[in-house]
Amino acid sequence: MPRTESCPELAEWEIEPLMASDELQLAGPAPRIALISPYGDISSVGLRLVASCLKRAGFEVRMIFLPISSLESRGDVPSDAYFYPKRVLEQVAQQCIGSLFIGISFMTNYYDRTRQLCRFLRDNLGIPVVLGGVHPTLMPQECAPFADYLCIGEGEEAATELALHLAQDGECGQIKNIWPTSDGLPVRGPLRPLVHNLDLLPFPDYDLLDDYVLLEDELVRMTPDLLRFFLREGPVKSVTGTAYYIMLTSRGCKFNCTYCCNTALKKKYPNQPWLRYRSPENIVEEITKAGEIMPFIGSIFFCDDSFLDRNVSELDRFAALYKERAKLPFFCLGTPYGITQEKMEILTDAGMRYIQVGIQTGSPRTTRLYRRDISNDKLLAVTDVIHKFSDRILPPRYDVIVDNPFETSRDVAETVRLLSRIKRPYFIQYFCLTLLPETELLRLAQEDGLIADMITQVYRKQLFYKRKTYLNCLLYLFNTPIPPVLIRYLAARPFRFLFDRRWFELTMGLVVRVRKRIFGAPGEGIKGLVGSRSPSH
Ligand code: B12
Ligand code: SF4
Repeated sequence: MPRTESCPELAEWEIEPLMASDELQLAGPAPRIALISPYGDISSVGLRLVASCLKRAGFEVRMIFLPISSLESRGDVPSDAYFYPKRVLEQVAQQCIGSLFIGISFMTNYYDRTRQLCRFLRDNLGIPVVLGGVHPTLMPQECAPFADYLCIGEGEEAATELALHLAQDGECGQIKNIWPTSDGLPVRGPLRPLVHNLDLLPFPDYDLLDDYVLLEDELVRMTPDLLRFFLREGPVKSVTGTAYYIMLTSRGCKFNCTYCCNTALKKKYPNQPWLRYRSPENIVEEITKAGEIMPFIGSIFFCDDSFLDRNVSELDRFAALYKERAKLPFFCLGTPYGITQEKMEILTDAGMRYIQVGIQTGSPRTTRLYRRDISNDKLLAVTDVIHKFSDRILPPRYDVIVDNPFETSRDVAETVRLLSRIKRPYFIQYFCLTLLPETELLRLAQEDGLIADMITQVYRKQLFYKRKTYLNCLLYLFNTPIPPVLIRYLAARPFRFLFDRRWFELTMGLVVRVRKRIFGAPGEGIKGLVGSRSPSH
């Protein structure tokens, strides 16, 4: 089946071919490039893809992973932990000496750490620093003061072209997607077309030839054992129990939720198909290769925004190949729009053992605010479909957004009512709403005067700390054996009138603090309450 089936617009789109790889090839000795990932999870697919392309072009690449893992996995990061100790910075700098450039990837809530790293490395090494990833793409003007180059959007070809230019004559020239900085400002340039045929890209680099990882506050050589450890300790460890391999089988999403930066990113490419899928053959080949390098991988986690939004025939083809050649249990994220009984049949038969779906809210008003075109009845129908597979999959996770400043207590009570109608077993994962840069919801919040300081209210937002309001506490009860009907009853107006008050929140806050003092870090139950893993759709 042609690659265009799931995305018919591709047929009409005149695709600029990916540069032939010999065009992006280094002549002469191989300079080294340092690539740094500040994330808690060391998968860093984007950065590993860039590494593969640089290696393919003939460069040596040293990857440095800097998770502040023990703190992050507790979901308990104090704000000063968003900075690396000087000792760590010095070790990182040591490993970057002699690099042609230092590339760093980062998302919005890694802003503090990344800025700190950049400043230290630029001040002490004088090597150009290149920033890429979601945040520099969305906020170039803000990143420019602490970088030499910004990669806007996809970086595989752009980073390779930049490396070739710097290696040849030390000059950048005009490279599409690479914006140099001057006097702390980005020098804007053209963007290259999106990579339409994702099958042409190499697979993320895991060859471990020259990788380092932060273990507590020591930068050590990455070994197969450490890689296994970090892949096992990732965000769905409680579900998988094995080392798992994060994969992206597509790019983009066809929906336009107002809180999601996907919507902002796609606006940069108004005339191009944003949603692109890899072919099943290419996906299975990546898994096979990954298994050869990392035989300890016990499961696959498809982190796509739109894994299940493929059509049935494409999923069928994927499933047949997966069963034949990959054979590992797999997990995936899904939008509620894409889930049907037929697709669940196909995927569970192929090895799907877990699914995470974004419910987000039960309030029709908030659903409209989020511009999600889905009714509560449809959401319930989706959960019913998933429930039919409860003998074949682990309890699903449903994501719900809390602490939305636009919501009233009535909106949250509607979410309680919706959740009370979902058939058990399941696990509800709560995420505090983060008003990400360039999203429509942030704009609305700014218009309403709700954001006084982006750094503290957005970039340093403790995604894991949800307010201890009466209704949030009721929401938490869905993850306990308490009957849903009772929880729904407790969300009725008279109870809200009595308890949904500031005194309740203050008292609960105190109780939680005392509990922490006495019993230490929160257990899994509290983590569930505050949400410590990646949201789905
Ligand atoms: C996989 C994924 C995860 C995984 C793995 C993350 C990781 N460390 O690798 C997990 C599940 C762990 C995760 C967790 C989180 N995630 Co996440 N995640 C994603 C997801 C679905 C895919 C990311 C990806 O690999 N994309 C594919 C690659 C190819 O694209 P890319 O990363 O943008 O990289 C390309 C370019 O940006 C560029 N590039 C990137 N880095 C660099 C560096 C250089 C030097 C250069 C030149 C170029 C370059 O080149 C790459 C190739 O083209 C995205 C959504 C999305 N579709 O992108 C969300 C997303 C990145 N996650 C997001 C968030 C908020 C989180 C969490 C903070 C959520 C939470 N509360 O738990 C956590 C924290 C992360 C952590 N602790 O590591 C947000 C970030 C929003 C923002 N403005 O920053 C996103 C965009 C989701 C969303 N729509 O809101 N996530
Ligand atoms: S939240 Fe999910 S469904 Fe909505 S636009 Fe973002 S990626 Fe798409």
